[in-house]
Amino acid sequence: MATELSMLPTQVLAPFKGVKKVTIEEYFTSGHRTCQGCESALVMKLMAKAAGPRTIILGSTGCMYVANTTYYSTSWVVPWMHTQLGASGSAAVGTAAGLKALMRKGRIKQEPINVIAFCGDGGGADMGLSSISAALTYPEYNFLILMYDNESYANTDIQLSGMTPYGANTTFSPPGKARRLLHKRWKKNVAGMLAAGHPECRFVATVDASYPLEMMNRVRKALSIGGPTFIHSLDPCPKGWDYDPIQSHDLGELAVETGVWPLFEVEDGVLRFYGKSKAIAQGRKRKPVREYLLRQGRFAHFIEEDIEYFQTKIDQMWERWLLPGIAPFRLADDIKKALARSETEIESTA
Ligand SMILES: Cc1ncc(C[n+]2csc(CCOP(=O)(O)OP(=O)(O)O)c2C)c(N)n1
Ligand code: SF4
Ligand SMILES: [Mg+2]
Repeated sequence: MATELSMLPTQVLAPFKGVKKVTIEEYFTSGHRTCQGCESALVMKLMAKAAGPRTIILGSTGCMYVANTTYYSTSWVVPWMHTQLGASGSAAVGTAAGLKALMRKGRIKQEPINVIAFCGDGGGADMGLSSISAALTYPEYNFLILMYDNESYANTDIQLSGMTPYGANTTFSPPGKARRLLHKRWKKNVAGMLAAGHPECRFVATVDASYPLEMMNRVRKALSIGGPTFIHSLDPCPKGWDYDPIQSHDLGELAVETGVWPLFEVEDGVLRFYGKSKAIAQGRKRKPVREYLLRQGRFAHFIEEDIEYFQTKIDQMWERWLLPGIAPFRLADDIKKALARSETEIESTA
């Protein structure tokens, strides 16, 4: 019997098994005004392609709103709506609930429609974090919230956000003679925090558009699994990170290869690292972070000690955290032993 909490069916979006199987149609197409080499624009294109035609996309204020919908022109081929900077979570719930009500009342045809709300790091990790957190507690609605993280409030001229890396030069943290580093806070683990704090949310992942197939398949999984889901994408931004646009793809790869950006997914309570991060988690050597940092003008003021500090923080994340990129603590020895014991017991009774 259907209850108030009953869910609508989702679309069945099987993973693309190789690039040759990726559909040719585009739902985010030409006509946008993002910078040359903008990785966030690529994220929009891949996200829309992965979702397909029966999709509604909601976008909060930021580069991916302003540059993609200028003066009565747009590159969106699917229905699209702007929402306030911190409102991607509430826009997602409202739209999913509205569709459900319209279908229940017979005002529109019963069919699975994808709902995707995207936000930048300023809109998602800072201003709209509570709205996303609330959204992820509604198991009865199907939607994906995708946070594209270019590590600054880029649209308003590269101000520092909670996702800006340690020491980076932004318009709010310019290096000077009196203080070389104005920004000394470490970036938050948004995907990890949302996965850990929302047990009803069946899918959370990090992605990187330098690995497009993997990225699109995480979007397809998030839209098919049912209920609220979240994806965090790291997006090189030539303007804010200060590098030649031709390097966007390489920087996306380096973020993963240096271990700065772990790729993982949490599906129905099971955590998996994937792609090159899986190999790193299994012991593959990481590239030195200097290869990533020194290709970006925003770190041009770094001296050796800054690079070493950055490397130490990344090493600690992989070597000392309970879950690299997710949980920055360790288990006390007595708890570790007790948990190992109960795991053996579970296995022996299984
Ligand atoms: C409530 C509110 N405060 C400030 C602004 C001005 N504003 C527009 S876009 C933007 C930057 C958003 O940064 P982010 O979410 O990271 O997206 P990006 O621009 O980097 O794509 C700001 C501060 C706004 N539109 N609304
Ligand atoms: S500032 Fe960065 S995120 Fe914004 S359009 Fe340019 S490259 Fe893209
Ligand atoms: Mg941003």
